[in-house]
Amino acid sequence: KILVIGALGQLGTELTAALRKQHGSHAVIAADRHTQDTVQGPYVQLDVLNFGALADLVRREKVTQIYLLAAMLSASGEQNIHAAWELNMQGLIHVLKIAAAQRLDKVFWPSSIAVFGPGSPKHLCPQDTFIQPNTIYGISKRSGEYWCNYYFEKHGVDVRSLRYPGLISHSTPPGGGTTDYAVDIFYKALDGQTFRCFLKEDTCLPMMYMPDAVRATLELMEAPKEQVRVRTSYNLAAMSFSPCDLAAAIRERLPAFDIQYEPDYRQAIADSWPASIQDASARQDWGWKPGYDLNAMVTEMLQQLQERRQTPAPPVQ
Ligand code: VAH
Repeated sequence: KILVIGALGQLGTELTAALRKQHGSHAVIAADRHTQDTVQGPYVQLDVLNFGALADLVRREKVTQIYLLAAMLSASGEQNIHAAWELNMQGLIHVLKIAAAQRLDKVFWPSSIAVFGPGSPKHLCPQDTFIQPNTIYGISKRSGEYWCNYYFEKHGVDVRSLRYPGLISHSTPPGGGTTDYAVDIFYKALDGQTFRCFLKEDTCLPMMYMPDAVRATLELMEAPKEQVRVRTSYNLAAMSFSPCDLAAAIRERLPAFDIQYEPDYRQAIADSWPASIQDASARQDWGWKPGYDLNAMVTEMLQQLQERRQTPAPPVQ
C-alpha cells in the first residue's frame, strides 16, 4: 500500500488522486493532521511528528511506499522558523527511520529550488553548484537532501526527490509559499478584483503547472533504481516567468484584469532564488520533459476555475 502524508496539501491532493488513478483507491492511504472532511477513499488523521503512531500505521496497513508531502513552505516558514524546522526535518527523519526499519520499497520526498541562495547562479542554475539557502525552509530542504542521500547510502533506502519550482494548481487554495501569488492571482482575476501582488512585477521565478509536477514525480518513482543517479534531489524545470508576464497572459483572456504591485517580506525570499533552473540530469537519467508553458497553463487554470465556480465571469477570450 502507498501512504501519502500531507495528502490535503497542494501537492498531496494531486499526488493522492494520481496515485489512486494508477493503483486503485484502496491501495492509497491519504493521511493528514486535519480531521477528515472532503477526502474520498481511505483516510487517516496523522501527525507525522508522532513517530509511534506513524510506525504502527505503516506496520498495520502493510505500507510499502511513503510519499512525504507534509511541510511548511518558505513564507510561513520564515514566520515560524522553529515549527518549520521541526515539521520539515523531524517529519522526514521519522519517515526515513521507519523506511529503513520496516524495509519499505520506496520513499518520495519533495525538495525545492529554495535550496539555492543568493550565491547560486541566477540563470540556468545547475544541479551541482554553490548552495547556501538563507530561508529556514531552504535550509530544511537542503538538510533533508543530505539525510535522503545518507539513508540511501548507509541503509539502502530507495528514497527519491525532486527540487520543485513554484507549483501552480487549481485544486487547493494558496498555502504559504512565496510563489503562491501565481495561484491567488487566478482567483482574484475571476472575481474581477484588483490583484495586490506581494512581489515586484519583474521578479522572474522558476514555475511549473501541477500536472507536469505530478507526471515528473510518477516518472521518477517508476524509473529503474539504477537510473536514479542523484540521491540528494533532482533539479526540475518547466518555465520561468514574472508577475507582469503572468498578468499580461491573464489580461489576454480577461482584458479588465487589474494588478497592483505591493512587495512585502516575501520579495527578499524571491530575490534569493534563481530565476531559472537547468535540469539536464533529470532529462538524461529518467527522460524528463515538461509539457506546459505559460500560455497553456493560463488557459487551463482559467477554464478549470471557471467551470468549478460556474460564475458568469467575463468570457475567457
Ligand atoms: C514556496 N511553493 O514558495 C514553494 C516552493 C520554490 C517555491 O518551494 O515556498
